[in-house]
Amino acid sequence: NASDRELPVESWPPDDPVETLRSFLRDRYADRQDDVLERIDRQLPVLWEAYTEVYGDDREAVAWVLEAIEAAVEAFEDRPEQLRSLDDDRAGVDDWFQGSEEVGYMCYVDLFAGDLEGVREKIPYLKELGVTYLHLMPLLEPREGRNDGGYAVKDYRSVDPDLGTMADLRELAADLHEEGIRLALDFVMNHTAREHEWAQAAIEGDDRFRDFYLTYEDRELPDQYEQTLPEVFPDFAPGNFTYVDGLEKWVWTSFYDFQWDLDYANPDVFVQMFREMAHLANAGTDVLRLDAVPFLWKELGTDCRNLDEAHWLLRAYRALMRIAAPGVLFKAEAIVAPEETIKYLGTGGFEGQECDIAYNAPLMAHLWHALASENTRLLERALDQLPPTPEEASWLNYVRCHDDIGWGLDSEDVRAVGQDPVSTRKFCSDYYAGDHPDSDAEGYRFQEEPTGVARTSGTAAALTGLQNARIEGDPEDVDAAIQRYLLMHASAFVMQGMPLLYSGDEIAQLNDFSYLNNPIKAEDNRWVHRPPMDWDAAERRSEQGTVEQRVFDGIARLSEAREGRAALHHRGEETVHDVPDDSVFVVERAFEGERLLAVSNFSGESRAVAFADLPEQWDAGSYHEVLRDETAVYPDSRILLEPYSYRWLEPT
Ligand code: OTU
Repeated sequence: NASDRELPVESWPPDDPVETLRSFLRDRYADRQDDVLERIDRQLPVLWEAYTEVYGDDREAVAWVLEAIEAAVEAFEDRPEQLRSLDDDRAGVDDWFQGSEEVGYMCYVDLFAGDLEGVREKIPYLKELGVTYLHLMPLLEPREGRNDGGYAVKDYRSVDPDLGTMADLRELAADLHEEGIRLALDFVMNHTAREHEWAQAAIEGDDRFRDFYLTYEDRELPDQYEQTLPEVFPDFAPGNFTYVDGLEKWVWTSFYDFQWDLDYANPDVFVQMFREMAHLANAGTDVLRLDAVPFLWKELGTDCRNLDEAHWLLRAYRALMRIAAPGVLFKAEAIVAPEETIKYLGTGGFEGQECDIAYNAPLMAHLWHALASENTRLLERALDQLPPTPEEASWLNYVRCHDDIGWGLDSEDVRAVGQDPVSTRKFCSDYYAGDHPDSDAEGYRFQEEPTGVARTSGTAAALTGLQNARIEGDPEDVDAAIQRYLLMHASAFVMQGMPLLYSGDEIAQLNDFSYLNNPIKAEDNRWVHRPPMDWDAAERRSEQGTVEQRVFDGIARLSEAREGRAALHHRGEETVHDVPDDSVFVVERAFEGERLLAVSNFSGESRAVAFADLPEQWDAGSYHEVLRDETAVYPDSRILLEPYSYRWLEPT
């Protein structure tokens, strides 16, 4: 019982709490041989600052922070030797996850390879794509029945028995490490399943666990909160509260009704969730994908997203993790407005102290907008408005993932390019649902708002028009669609960050309707873009001229081209050059004396860029075109670009 713990001083607070705690901890851990004390020393100031912002600095709060530190020390003790030595290796190289060779891949264990053992067998396949980072979608034991693709966790300490065991997971992690691949796993920290033992204990009347969740006797507070709360899944999970029989209370449920939000205002939750997180880290996880981080803190009268406390919590957790397992990275899953998303990388004043990686949702959404509108001005404007990415952190650049695409375009940016925010978002929704005269896309609306703006489901192949082109079979349309498809991927591969491939996209898999026959999935059309891996189709990657071969090789080429190319290191500069043609996107990357110019045409017509419109270091002459590995000569002072084509040029 934490509150019974002996406090370091008689009268609290002392003049210098960090120093007081420091000397107390020095005594407490005095006889340890390892470097845990040194780590605590280093992390304590940040931990204390972030933690007390949330929990205050009274005696009880201090007792809990000591408990949290104790949990970190225990996690360090439990950390297997091989993982500790990985920590040590990484400690010496501060850009260890930022090299140009980094390429990520994300998949569902069952859909990709059946189970964890199956994933081990597919490592050679991943190597063909140059994968260095593997994100396995939620694989911990979920509740039975509907479980939001595993995002309703019943037990953070066991693997879903259909996929394997904790031992299988540890073995897989070790095998991946041997092949130079890092393992990323979800840590669903905003909510547990209603079937989690804590929630069950709450229902059974256990006071400690009832305080783990946000519960309300009547509708009074929920109604007040609802005034300013948006809904995540208004169609199939309306409202943010669920009445629970048995508990006879309303429970905060931001997502599905079976996902109970944890109450991070309770320090017991803070400490206990750290223990769960550290347990997963010690199984060999290199990157914890922290799910739904914007939602961690609630405050009446706000939208309960991206509040300062959510950032402080992440900082506090990171400091604790640096004590237990300093080689483990935090990846923020924050699909929110661009300027809010980047804050999770520390731009709110906490550079190098918050998450190490974040999904680059702003880039993703703007690339899709550019493709639909054949216009890159909004993309350029949005990139221009973002503060620089902190040196210590990295973006994860992706074209598609398992979720819907939210049209998170910043209204001011949209207005700045002379457009109306709602109609622009509506244009995207319509275009990708195929409800626009110029569109060959075959996506679906997800959670439509009264304005007609909806999020979008569908595979990359469906959204780029490649699916329809394949079905209709006109070779010219197929060619154009493959170009569009590869253009999107090339863009994700050249921008500052680590590219992340969504499983099945490397062979352009189509929408999958089998979910409609499964009552557990049928209502949620995000399953349309979660097809099982089609290994027969994947075989065709070695048959010259098939769509699979062209797409797979196109993507593998991107990943090969990144390797060893210093200009694409994350710490390299990224400069977007303004050119007169609204369909052309020009970005320069530069690092350690190397330069690369990526020129892309987002229109269905041929375009050109004049060297006269580029900075003087780029003039007419000959270049090395990296992706085709050929010399490109531009005697007439222009770079000609066929529809949807892209060139990566470097000085010869
Ligand atoms: C995440 O997404 C997951 O990626 C989803 O698959 C889950 O359903 C969900 O959490 C609940 O665990 O709203 O539409 O800003 O955008 O957390 C997907 C973050 C989501 C949210 C994000 C959420």
